[in-house]
Formats: sequence, C-alpha cells, structure tokens
Amino acid sequence: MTRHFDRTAVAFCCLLLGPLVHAQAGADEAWLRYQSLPTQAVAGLPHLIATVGRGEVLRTAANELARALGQPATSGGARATLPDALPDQDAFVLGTLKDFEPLFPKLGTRRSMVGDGFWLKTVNRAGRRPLAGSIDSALRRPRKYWLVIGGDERGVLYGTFALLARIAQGEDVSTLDDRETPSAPIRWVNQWDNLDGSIERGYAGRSIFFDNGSVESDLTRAKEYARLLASIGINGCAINNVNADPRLLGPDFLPQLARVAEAFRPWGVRLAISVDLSSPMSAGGLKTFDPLDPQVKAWWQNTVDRIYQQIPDFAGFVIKADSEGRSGPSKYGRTAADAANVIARALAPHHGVMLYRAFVYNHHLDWRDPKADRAKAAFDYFHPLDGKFLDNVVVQIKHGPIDFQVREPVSPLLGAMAHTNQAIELQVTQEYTGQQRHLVYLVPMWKEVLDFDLHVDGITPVKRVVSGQVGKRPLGGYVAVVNVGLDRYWLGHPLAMANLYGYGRLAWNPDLSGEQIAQEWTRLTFGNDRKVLATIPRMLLPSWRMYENYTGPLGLQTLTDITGPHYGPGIESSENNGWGQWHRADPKGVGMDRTVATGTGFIGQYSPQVQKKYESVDACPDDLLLFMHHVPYTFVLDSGKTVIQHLYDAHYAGAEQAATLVEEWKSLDGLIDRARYAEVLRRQEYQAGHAIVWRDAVVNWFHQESGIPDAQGRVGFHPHRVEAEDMQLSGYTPVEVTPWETASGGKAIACTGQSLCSATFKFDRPSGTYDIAVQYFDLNHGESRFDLFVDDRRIDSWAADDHLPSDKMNGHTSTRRTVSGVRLRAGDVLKITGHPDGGEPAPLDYLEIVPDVAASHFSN
Ligand code: GCV
Repeated sequence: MTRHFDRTAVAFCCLLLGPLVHAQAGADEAWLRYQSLPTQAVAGLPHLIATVGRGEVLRTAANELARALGQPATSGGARATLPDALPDQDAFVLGTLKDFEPLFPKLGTRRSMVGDGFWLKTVNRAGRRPLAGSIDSALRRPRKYWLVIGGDERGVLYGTFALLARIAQGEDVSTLDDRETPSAPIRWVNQWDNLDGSIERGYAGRSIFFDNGSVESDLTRAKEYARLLASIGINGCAINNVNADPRLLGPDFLPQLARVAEAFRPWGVRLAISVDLSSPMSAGGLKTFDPLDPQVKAWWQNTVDRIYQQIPDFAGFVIKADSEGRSGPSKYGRTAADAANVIARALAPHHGVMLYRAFVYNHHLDWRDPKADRAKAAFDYFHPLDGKFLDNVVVQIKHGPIDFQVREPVSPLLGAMAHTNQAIELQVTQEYTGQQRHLVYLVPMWKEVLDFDLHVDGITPVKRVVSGQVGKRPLGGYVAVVNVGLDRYWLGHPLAMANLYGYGRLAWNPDLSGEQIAQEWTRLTFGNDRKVLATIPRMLLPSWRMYENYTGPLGLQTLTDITGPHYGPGIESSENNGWGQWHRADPKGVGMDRTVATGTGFIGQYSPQVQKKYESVDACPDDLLLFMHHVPYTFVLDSGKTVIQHLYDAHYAGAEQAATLVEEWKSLDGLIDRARYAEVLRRQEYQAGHAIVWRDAVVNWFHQESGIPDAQGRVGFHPHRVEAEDMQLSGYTPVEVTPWETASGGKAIACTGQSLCSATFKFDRPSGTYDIAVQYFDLNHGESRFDLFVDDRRIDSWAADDHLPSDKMNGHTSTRRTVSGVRLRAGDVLKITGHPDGGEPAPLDYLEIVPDVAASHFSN
C-alpha cells in the first residue's frame, strides 16, 4: 500500500531549547522531576524540537520534551513553521507513523506498529551540497534526528516520556532503535471519589475532581494527574466511586464532566465514569431499570448519545452491580450479560467500552455452613456467561477471589472466560495493606499474579490472558484502583508512588521485574546517587513479605478489622458474620478447607494442573496453606516449623524488619531533600511502632486460642514494659480495650472527667541510657497532649494529632512516641501527664524502657 504525502499534515512546529527549568510549587512531581536530569546525558542532545502534524496530544509531547530539556521559562520558546522540509540542524522530530512515512520512506516504518506503541530511532542525514553561489554553509552540515514515532498520537507522547526516562536515568541515547508496544489496549485507573469530595478507601486527602456535589472549579491537579498517568502509559481514568452516584448522569452534570475530559485530553487520557444500573429509575424517572425493558434500552441509548455530544472521546462506563448492596440485573432475573450488553450496544457506535466488574457476591453468607464460600462467587456467577458478552464489554476481575488481601491465590475466573474480554483489577490504594502508613511495595505481588500459570490452554500466565492473547480477544488489559488525593505526595507516603508507577509499567510491559521497576522508579524519583539507588529498592523489595509476616502469613489474609476501616488488627472480626472473609481459627486449628474432597470445592474452579497444586495439603505452597486448608496448629510446614511457631516467628521477624526500614531511611539523611526525607522518616517511624501493635495482637490472640507456647518464649514476655494500668494513677482510670488483643494486657488508662491526669512509677532498674517508648492511642477526634517527666524534669511533650481511622482505643489508633538516649538512675520517678481534648481521654497503654539506643529501638 502506498501512502500519500499530505503537506498540511507534515507542517513542522519547532521549539528551541534553553537552560533547564526548576521544580514547580504545588503537587510533588513524583517521577517527573526533570531538574535532576544528568548534565552529561543532556549535553549532546539537539536544541530543536520539530513536530510532524498538529494534534493536541502531539503538541503536549513536544511541550513536555521542551519542559524537560530546558525551554526558557519566560519566552515560551521560539517557534517556526517549516511546511515541507526537515530541519537543517540536529533535532528531535515527533509524529505519528502515518505522517512520518512520506518523510522517511526508507525507514521501513510500515513494519507493524500498534496504536499506542512507539519507535525511538536516530537517523543521520548527510549534508547537502550548497547551491552554486550560495553562501549558506549550514546546508553542508550533516544532521542527526532523534525520531519519536507513534502508532498514534498517544504513542508519540508515550515515546517522548520513554525517551525522557532514559535520559533521566543517564542512559546513552545518542543511538536509538527501540520499538515498544503496550501489552494490552485497556490500561485504566479507577478513582473511588464521591461527589462530596471524600474518597472511598482513599488515604491521601480529598478528591482532586469533586467537592460539595460538583466538579472542582480548579482542575489543576486533575491535569497534573493526567500528566503522571500519561507518563506511564495509562489511557483511561474513571473518576468516580464504583458505588456510583446517579446524579452524575443528570443533564446539569454533563458539562462538568466535559471539563474533566478537557483537562485529560491533551494527555491522551480518556474520561470514563462509573454508573449505577438503577440510573434509568433514579436519574431517568422510569419505573424500572430492567435492562431488557425497551424504555430502559432507549434511556441508555439517549444518555450515551448525550454524553458523546459533549465528550466525543468518552471512554465508557464501569459498573458495579449486585454487589455489597448495589442494585443489579438479578432484581429482574436478568444476567450480567443482559445488563452489560444493553449499555454496550449504546456505546458501540461511539467506540465506547463497558467494564463490568466481577466483584459480585453475597455478603449474607451463612458462616455456619462449611460449604459456603465467598471465594467461589465470581466464578459461579460469571463462568456460565462466558461468550455471552458483546465485543466492547470487558469483565473487570479483581486479582484474587476475595478482596485485595495481603495474599490471595489468583482468581480462578481469570482462567475461565476464554471467550470474554477480561481486565485484571489491582489496587494501588493500600486498603488492606497499610493504607500508605505502612511501606508496602506491591509490584512483587502483582508480578506473582501476572506470571501465575492458569494452564487453561498450554502455558497461559495471567498476563497473556488479560492481554487478550490467549482467547484472541479484541480487548482486555488492566485497571487499578488508585485513589490519589489532594495530598502533596498524591498517595500520602512518598514511597507509595512506586506502586502507581509500577502499575503503569506492568500494564505496559508485564515482563518487567519488580527489581527493574524499583530501580527505574528510584532513579527517576530520587536521582542517580549510588547510595540512594542501593537503599530505596532494598527497602521496597521485601516490604510486601514483611507486611504479610506481621499481618497475616500462610494465606490467612490480612487479619484486620474487616467490618471497620480495614487497617489495624481485628482478628475475630472476620468470623461469625456473612462477609465470608473467614479464617476459621479455633482452639485446635486454623484455615478454610476449600478442597474438592472435604471442603467448599473452591479449588475445583481451577484447571486440573492448578487443582493438583492446591488440593493436597502436602503439595500446597505454605504461602497459601491456610487459604486452602484447615490444619491443626501443630501441622509441620515445608520449612520444618509447625504452623503456630511459624505464625509467631513471622510476626517477630516482620516487626523487626519494619524497624530496620527506619535505619535504612536515616542512612539517606542529606541525600534526599528535607521535605521528602522528613515525611518518609515520620511514616517509617510510625510503621515500626504499628508493626509491634500488629505483632503483639496476632501472637497474643493465637497464643490464647491455641494454648501452645512460643518455643522462643517471646509471646507475653515483655521485660522492658510497664503497663499503664500498673502505674500509680491520678485521675486516670483503667479501661478494657476492644478487641482485647489490641492493647497490652487488654487494658489501657483513660483520663475522663478531668482536665489533667497523670501516671507515675519508680524506675527500679540499673542506671544507664535508655530509649523510652510511650504507647498511647490517638483517636480521630480531639488532640490530647502528653508530657513525659523524669523526676519533675520534662523531657518530652507532644500532641495526639494524627488522623488515625477510628474514634476508639484499638489497633487502628494505637501508636507510639519514642524518646531516645534518656539517662535514668535507679530510683528516678517517671511521670506521664495527659491533657484530654475534644472527647479524646489522653489514653495510654504502656511504657517500654529499653536499655541502650540504636539496635533495640523497637524490640521487646
Ligand atoms: C468501592 C471492598 C471495599 C469497598 C469497595 C469494594 C469494591 O469491599 O472495602 O470499599 O467499594 O471492595 O471493590 O467494590
């Protein structure tokens, strides 16, 4: 096929480059901090950027390159239009394949290049001989072009970001010939933002999109978010909670949504929204939302057409139905396919897609029924519908069968929908993994999931299923629930951004390793200092296993308060209710029997090869043992340890490791800017303390339940601890804490009905230097103040002013303050005074007085 050379399409727009720009105020630039581009990497690069074509996304790509490499901040850069000739000096040349071909006919550009893919290529052009009598010697010079060729405009933008990432990492880009193609067409994020500006399971401030029932008037952050997303290849964003508010489909809301689409558009990010299936009734005033009712069909068609009139590049809808109290097609005896297809049919002429979530389950299960199993729900419901969905429907499947636990097996549904488009749903927001107060780098977990072989048709790792390769599907891919907020660092913890970055990189190329991504992200975010590059990945890479160790190893899932905020420990909360997150611990043993032989039969939902791996207790990997089997505490693991001893050891090891993260981070003092250094340090110190809360809660609970002592004698043995309730109290009164395992000895002290209370005791240990940790509760109301005295000398004072997710004394609010290097003499009197505030009774749990500083900060 020959292509015509369209002169208008190849108009050049040139930007001349000047000195480097500096960091901007406002939101953190995360991994796009161009001020740290290595000078030697920038040195040999051209000073001219030319674009072939005129699209908006293309312009963004050129501007991004200019911004990174030093477009003068004031002049806005010199621009020139060169209608049909290549620049006569070295230049970056950006454009789509279609527009490039006529200019570089010998490049062989027609070799396959898919949509959002790109090609980075350097070409040399020999100098032209000057025309007779010409004085223009410049024409004689040979020129070199850095071509950024995109399969489409988004591809150009992605190629530009990829080029910049290489430069920022100090790679030699003087000669390039690299093509990249994204693994899958759907690379989306979901935000669970509510119209009032709150975010469900958001841990980093309020919404960047909504406030007080409307779209934000200032969408600066939305634009910056789109830039971050584009830089990692994300092409779609659903901005509102899947527990969707029907007001979003109202006529007055549409122009507001159009503003968000406009903010995203230059970055190639298409707007999507979550919608509620009952909208034809709640927003449209119909008497039914039965998907097969002709009026309902017509309503969806009109609604979709209206959206496209205002947002022509609208990406589509996300739907949560028949789940956790949301209405759904089951009300009318219809299936998910009936519902999805009706809406998908309306979207199809506009090239819109429908992401229908497979998170459908009954949360009123009978916990006494040994066959009941929430893990089976998605497969049971969706597998019979395989092949019944239209081609623009994608079933969005959470990576595990429960709900983003610290460890779960891969969802068997991913191996059971060969005739259906599928997208895997991951969670960047750390709902069950520490809510960004704990450092948990999730990429290694996602890698395990993506590389897991489902054996549905030969070798079929999850990543090939979701890319559509296995079933030869037209669509498929990745969705992550991200929930960034107005926090300066987007996700709260600056290091949590490694998860957002890693998600995008894996969606683009799931063959990358967790190590590669950690290295890449660290270089881009913190620069190329060798110590920083060695330390941060060393903190990131083991952090998932570490968190698992102190929250729920062996496939127990996160042993958190599942009916509360999903944060601190709450071991019994998952039992005796219909939610189905059971671990079935009893005095004799622990774990859910999901075998085909004697259990719920969940394992039977996998292919025979996978069943073989899980069905037998001996073959089942230790990491998932208690997810698949109920065993006695004395069951011996592959490691040779009993289950109960493993539970004890893992919790002690995990908490110790969390303490080492503080020291690792401190070793970077002076190598990281003050603001980020201080923010991360604060969070790591908090995590080290909260890991002890977790450790003690879980080991004490299992110790009491099993009656089996810890072979190492640690559980319940705290030689350095002084319980607050055992101190001499003035005004303070002892209180029982619920659940008991979240306070040392099950009790704390509270100052109620007084404005000042105190707890005192006489230090009777050898004189020396000690670290004093005060374990207290910081409720989400009030700001109690504490003072710590040694013999009437105040050595510290602080306020309980964190925003922890509970208004009660429990594992969510238990936290600690440590004063290091305190000289104490035998006979000294230690006193803590508490000033309650706003209903928060300055509650205290215990003191831990540990000899000598550094090494033993957070030990017993
Ligand atoms: C948006 C879990 C979360 C809910 C969330 C739900 C879902 O249950 O706790 O907050 O709802 O998953 O994914 O739909």
